[in-house]
Amino acid sequence: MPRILPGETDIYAITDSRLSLGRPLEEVASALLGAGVRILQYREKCFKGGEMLEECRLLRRLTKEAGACFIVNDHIDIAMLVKADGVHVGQEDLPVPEVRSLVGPDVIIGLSTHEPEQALAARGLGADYLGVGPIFATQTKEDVVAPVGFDYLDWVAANIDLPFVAIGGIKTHNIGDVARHGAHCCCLVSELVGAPDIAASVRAVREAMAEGLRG
Ligand code: TZP
Ligand code: MG
Repeated sequence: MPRILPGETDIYAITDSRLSLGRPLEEVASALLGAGVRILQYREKCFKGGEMLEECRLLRRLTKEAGACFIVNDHIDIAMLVKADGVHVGQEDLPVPEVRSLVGPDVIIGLSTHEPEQALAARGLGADYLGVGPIFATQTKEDVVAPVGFDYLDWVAANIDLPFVAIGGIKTHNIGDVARHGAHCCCLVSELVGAPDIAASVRAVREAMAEGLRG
């Protein structure tokens, strides 16, 4: 099963139908996976359960064919039904220990964090990786906390030994800086699913990230 490994260097794509320029999920996901994206999260806030289940079945099939990791945001039940590789929860969602008791030991659990206390608590709770952000302001998430900037990212990079992914407002033009501040894996939503040419955006983002990691 694909795992998010400590030190894995790549981008982590998250779906959002509202930003996908009217293209069906299959087209967007196929473009991302065809461009070599290895971690894909399904995130929809306004869909009914049955619709999300069908979409996650589709993504499970496509990610499996591509050898990519599939994570479901918030919906533990759907993640379990489609045998996703992981689930991602926020601070106000079901608590990580309860999620673990549902999904078992082998499913990846990601936890969004915004401050040191949350990151320090994460391992004890049983999280496998942390979301760190929002680094910059984002239009993509409605109930988002204020941007944490680079201070929190620097702190996580220096103090936390769980894998972590940076998120929030990350674009081609700023991902180099995010990488220079210690993020080896970055989540992007609008910059990828909202790009007219998704494959070209994946290439540009990866080049800019590699440039940042070279220093
Ligand atoms: N969590 C924190 S910010 C965010 C999520 C899901 C949205 C990031 O979207 P974008 O378009 O990459 O700013
Ligand atoms: Mg959530």
